Amino acid sequence: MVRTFQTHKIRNTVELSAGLWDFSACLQDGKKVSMKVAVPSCWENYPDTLTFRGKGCYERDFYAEGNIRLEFKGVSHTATVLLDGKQIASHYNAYTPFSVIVKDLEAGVHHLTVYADNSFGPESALHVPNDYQSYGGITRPVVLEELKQICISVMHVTPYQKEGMWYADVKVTAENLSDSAFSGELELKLAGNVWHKQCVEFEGNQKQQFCINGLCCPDAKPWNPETPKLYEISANIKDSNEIPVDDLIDRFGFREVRIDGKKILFNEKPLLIKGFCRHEDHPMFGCAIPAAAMQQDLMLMKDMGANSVRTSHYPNDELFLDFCDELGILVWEENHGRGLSEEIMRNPNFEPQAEACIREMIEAHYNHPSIYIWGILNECASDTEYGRACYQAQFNLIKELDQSRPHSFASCRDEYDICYDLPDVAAHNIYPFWYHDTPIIEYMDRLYQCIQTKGGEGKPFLITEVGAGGIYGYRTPSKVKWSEEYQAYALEQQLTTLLDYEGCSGVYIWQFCDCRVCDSWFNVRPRTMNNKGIVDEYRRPKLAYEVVKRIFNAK
Ligand code: ADA
Repeated sequence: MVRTFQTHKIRNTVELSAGLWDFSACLQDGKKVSMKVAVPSCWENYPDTLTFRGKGCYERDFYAEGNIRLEFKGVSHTATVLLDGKQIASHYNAYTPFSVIVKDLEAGVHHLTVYADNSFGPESALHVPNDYQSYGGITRPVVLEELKQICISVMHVTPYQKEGMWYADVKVTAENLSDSAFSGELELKLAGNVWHKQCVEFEGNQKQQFCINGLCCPDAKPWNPETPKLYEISANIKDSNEIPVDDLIDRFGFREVRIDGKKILFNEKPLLIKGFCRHEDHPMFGCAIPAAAMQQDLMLMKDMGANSVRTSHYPNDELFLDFCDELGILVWEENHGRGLSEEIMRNPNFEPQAEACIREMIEAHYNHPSIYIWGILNECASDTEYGRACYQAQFNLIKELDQSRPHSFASCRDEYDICYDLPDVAAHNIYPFWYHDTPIIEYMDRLYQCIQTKGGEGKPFLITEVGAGGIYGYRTPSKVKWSEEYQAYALEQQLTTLLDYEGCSGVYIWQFCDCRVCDSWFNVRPRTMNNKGIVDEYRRPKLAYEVVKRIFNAK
């Protein structure tokens, strides 16, 4: 499943998942493997390639003619795409989608080759050995689309309220794929009813953006976490003979997010975040998590009384965001970057790779009503001047691309952070009861005061991580660290203090489920897993589950 709804009715699309792909690789020891595999998937799920890090080759045939568009929702982490032996695209980053249009294909069977490379090295500034795994493979769906003369590539909807009435500004980008001019009509439909119509003219090969502002929706029902009402919007282009040429369907919700002093207002109501950080990680599927398992994760979070998820530490699969939209779960979505030192941030690839990630994330996910905030660069060098310049540049880029949501970053630098003045919302990761034993209230008072005096004064404040390790099944009444008992105890202390802390807009637990980490982390991570999940990697609840459920549901 690519999305939870149909994104085109006029454009023919097919997910290239039917039929297996040919996979081949030359492993580190020189052994060659080849097999038939399902796509999407991670090669770490197959016995011969369990620990392979390198370049794998995926191949398949498909039938097509004329203009086509291939969309890759995620290839981990560097992709090179060839059609009939000729390179047509390349892309870096496992967690953002990319697409390519190929014109005037001859009718017939065509051969698609995709190299996926998950190697670490200077070429890769964001995927580095880390406290999570960078898997290998075509890890999200691939979609083949047939295009006629026009391709509608982007549609962004910005809802807002004025004098009690809901409106939306809509931007549609479309491209003429032919050398000949085109004239026709652009029509927007809201929930199946015509909302707007206009004539459009394209010169040969011209790309245009149409801005349609102030569209009114008199009976709009707002999207709120308790009542997540979604609206379908479609953009359709017809030619001068009224023949449909292309369409793009998306969903959005009528909702606004704004900062009012220390509050984050969602449709004018202050938010109290009760959330989980989550990695896209599953023992049986790696990061290529199937729809039913994604949905299960969100249902478990809801069962524990959570209202939010943080996509730590990269943009998530759109399908997951669709489920969040449907279930009313607010999303802190962040660009890719965890714990990057100044040295890594000085890698010449860092800025372009981070910028591309932000652009692709916002372009693809703009319409999701559940996303209420953009995060960047978790625990990176926000304590150095060089780091600050990077944070500043990335926040500027976010504001250029989206003025409708606030932005933030999760710090771990306490009084050494020099970037608290940059984001709309101040945020910090804290680990009392785990990495240190300072009493939590003492620690919070000191941290909060420090943020107030170092640029974060008067801003909303979030705890973006708090938690403790607990190994599933390790039970002991002595409550030592790593036992389920200790984890449950720590969570009880942490959550009860933080959810009542004056000035704090909420908490994200680190983390929803145990996840696999890179091998170099073995000495601080028993089982080479990050064991701070409230459920283990198989989603089995630890003792802390009931504690979180009681505390979150009481708030
Ligand atoms: C950090 C980091 C997480 C994770 C966590 C931990 O705060 O942001 O990715 O590594 O610590 O488990 O220590």
